[in-house]
Amino acid sequence: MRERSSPHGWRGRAVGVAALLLLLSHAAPASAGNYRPYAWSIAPSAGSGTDAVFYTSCYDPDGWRDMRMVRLLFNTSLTSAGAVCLAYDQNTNRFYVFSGTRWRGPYRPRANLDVNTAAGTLHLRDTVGYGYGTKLVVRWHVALRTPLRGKDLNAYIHARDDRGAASGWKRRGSWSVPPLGDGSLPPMFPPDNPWNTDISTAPVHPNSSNYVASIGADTGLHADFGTVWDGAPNGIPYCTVPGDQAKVPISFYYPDESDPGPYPIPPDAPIEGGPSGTGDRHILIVDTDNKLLYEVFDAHPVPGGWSAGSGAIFDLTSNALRPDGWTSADAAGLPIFPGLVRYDEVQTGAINHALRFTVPRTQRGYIHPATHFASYSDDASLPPMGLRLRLKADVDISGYPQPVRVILTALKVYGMFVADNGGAWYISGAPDMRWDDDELHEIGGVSGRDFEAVDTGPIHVP
Ligand SMILES: [Ca+2]
Ligand SMILES: [Ca+2]
Repeated sequence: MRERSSPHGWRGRAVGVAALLLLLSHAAPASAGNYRPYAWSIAPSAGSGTDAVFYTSCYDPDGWRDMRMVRLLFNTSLTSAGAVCLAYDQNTNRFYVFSGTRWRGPYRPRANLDVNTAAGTLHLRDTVGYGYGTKLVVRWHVALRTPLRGKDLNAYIHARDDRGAASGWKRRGSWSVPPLGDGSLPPMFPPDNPWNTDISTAPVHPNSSNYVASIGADTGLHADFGTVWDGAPNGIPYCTVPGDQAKVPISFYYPDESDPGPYPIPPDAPIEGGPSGTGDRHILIVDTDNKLLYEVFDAHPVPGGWSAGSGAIFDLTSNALRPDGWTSADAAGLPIFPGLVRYDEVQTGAINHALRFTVPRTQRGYIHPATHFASYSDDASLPPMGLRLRLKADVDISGYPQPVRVILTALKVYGMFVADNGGAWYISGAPDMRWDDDELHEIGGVSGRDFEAVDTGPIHVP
């Protein structure tokens, strides 16, 4: 587990930095008569938005100058991952910002500077602390960004004085951050596109039993998505953008098979595995106005833009495939987004498209709509990219939780495409904090032998 997935990891770091700052301060007088500071209020105490000014008020009966450190924290709870925490050091009159795994700073108040982190931005041009009597007020100008998008947050304050007496963390407000984009999705390709085609009566592929055996007839299905895994949202995330989203430059290390930029990637677009993820780091963006799907593999932010492995742009109104032999952001040359299990769609009671899944080994060939292979093997018993499998019609799914029944029903009607080399029978989905991970885990009761490959066309071998 990474450090930021530890429920107390970031707090430990926060305390550690605070202790370091204390060491750097003037010697703290020992006094038995010290009063503890009090974390009084956050104004506004409730609201919504991605950019706001907050005033925190703290008191120390010994006078505002006895205050040492005030911290303001936004998160769904005190201990969950993904918080943004800001700190004001009264003694030095400096600000600090925490996100991910480290503190940044010090920064001067009113500095003409925005401190960007994965979860938030501190606009220092409008950020200042001032005290009078027993009261210390800090004005914070904050932009709350992914991964806090779409979340109902609590706001907490913590105050500590020069002699180490502290208020403890106090919840003094709530704040909701709207999701990135409006989330209303255009149709994913025309109705007659392979992703949207009912294959429940398609003929069984003559090599079906060999394919299933090579993937693992006794291996259970695995939902490769859910709430949180390894400290990051579990699955392949996506976001929607309007047609006027600013486009930024992007460079690829597979430029020959990538659609050139610029791409409309927002600065806080969610990345698979989180900002510091070490996996495939996919970014999926749906331009809802222009009906375009932008997908990127191994995306890393660089100054002024992005650096990535490969990228593909799909016209959602067209059935055109990528050129034969071309990859996409996926090994099969397929779009990723249309094959994801998404929470909101499952809630409607039906998934009306094929899904995406991975297998440990593939053969050197592909079946349309796939256009790319990722193998050196000519073993005909291995599945080619783009092979479509369906759950056999007679498999009893009545005992599964409702979300799993929705997924299994889709697998009977639309099936799933071999899209990448990976875990056996790993089905892809988008992360969502509303998933019930235990329910999703029950899909493992369905195993490889419950599937059959269907014949959807010839294998293209270069
Ligand atoms: Ca005090
Ligand atoms: Ca002080």
